[in-house]
Amino acid sequence: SARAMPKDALSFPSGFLWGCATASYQIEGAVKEDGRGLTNWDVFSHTPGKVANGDTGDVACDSYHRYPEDIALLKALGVKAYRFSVAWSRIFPEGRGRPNAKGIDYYDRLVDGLIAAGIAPHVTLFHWDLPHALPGGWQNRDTAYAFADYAGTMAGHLSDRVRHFMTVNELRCFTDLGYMTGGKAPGLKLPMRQVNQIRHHGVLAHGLGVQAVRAHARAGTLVGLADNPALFVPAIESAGHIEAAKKAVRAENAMFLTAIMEGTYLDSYLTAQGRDAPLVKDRDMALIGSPLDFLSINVYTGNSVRADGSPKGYEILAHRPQSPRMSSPWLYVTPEILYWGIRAVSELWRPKSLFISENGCSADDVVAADGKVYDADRVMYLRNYITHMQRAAREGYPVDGYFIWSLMDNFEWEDGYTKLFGIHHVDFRTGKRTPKLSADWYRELVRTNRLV
Ligand code: GBH
Repeated sequence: SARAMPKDALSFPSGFLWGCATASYQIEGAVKEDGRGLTNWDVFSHTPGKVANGDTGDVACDSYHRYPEDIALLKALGVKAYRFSVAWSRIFPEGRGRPNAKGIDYYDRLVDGLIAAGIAPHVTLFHWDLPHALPGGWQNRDTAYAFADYAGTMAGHLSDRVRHFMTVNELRCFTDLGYMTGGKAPGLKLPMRQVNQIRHHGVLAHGLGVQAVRAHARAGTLVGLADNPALFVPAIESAGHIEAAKKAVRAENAMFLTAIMEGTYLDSYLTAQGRDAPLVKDRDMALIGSPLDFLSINVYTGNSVRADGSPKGYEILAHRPQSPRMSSPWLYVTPEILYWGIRAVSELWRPKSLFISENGCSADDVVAADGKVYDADRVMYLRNYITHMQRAAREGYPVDGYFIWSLMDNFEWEDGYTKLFGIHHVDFRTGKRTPKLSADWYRELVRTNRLV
């Protein structure tokens, strides 16, 4: 289908899909309700020393009960799409076996409510909350097959109302950060041989998940994933540096998105890992490379890259101490990444359709005397990033939608509630949601479909 072009230098194509994103463990709470099974994040957040302040997702935004309010927020913003994730352990409390009807009911109510409000549900099947009962977690290849069974069940059930399914969210985070550096659940620091195997199980789960969604969902269902590839800004906008940045995207994501989009591990990756390279079975790479209907990328930040004379062809420039950041120390402000990320991914892999499934920032929000958060810095962040996304749309790259992370303040993983990304403030004592200045700004953008 032909994609509309922006009609002027500031507009977005007509039909551009504006949305907001969240994830189950970060917002739902109700961790013991209606038969939900224990997850890796329940265990991790309840382990002393793992999460800031000892915060947990036990209550979070209480969206398990307050989802009608969430839908009302989305409706008031005027967005046409909501990206949320399904908690695997509400559907299969033990990770596999017989589905739990009460868990499925929750997502039925949510999806029906969204559709009644004119909002398209975009469903992530795995956003890091892994059923604790699965032995070995992602160390175990069986987890990939359990995921596929769950993905097929859920897609089969929802595909009469949901068109877009994403298998997994951010491969690097639930593999490397969970099992190599250990900042996220389950908090392990394993040797590279095992880490590479875990990465392989992650991409395999995605591939098996794509197949399972296709096997169980009705015709016309679209399947992709939401990954956070490492993306790069060319140090200078000239042919050599542009080429180097693109090369870096392909090489630096060899174990994740490159494998998925190309159906193979680059020789440079396998050679670099040597005896630590993953064990790959016969059909694995074909499954991993299953063609996708769309690709979604979460984009927050990116380093600059320059062409150098090395055999690799590029050097990643480190951020500098004085470079601007938002409230999360890793969140360097690099608005151009939204243009260059879209461009590199489009030119390397020609996705049929591309979504920005997350972009947003933490800020040091303060509630003013009138009860509102005036987050002018978040507005500036969003406006700058979105301006660069508009350039990509204007130049004809296939970007079809954008989801702000996040609809509301929520449980920010190992940072607990100390880093907040919402465009709605949440009072975590009362559960009350209040639009921030950034929500007012986004509502205007969505209404006009144009940068002002
Ligand atoms: C996304 O990840 C997640 O999908 C979402 O759930 C989350 O709430 C949101 O962003 C905001 O963080 O451990 O020092 O290497 C964002 C990508 C990449 C950000 C890893 C944090 C950790 C830095 N994340 N990074 S470090």
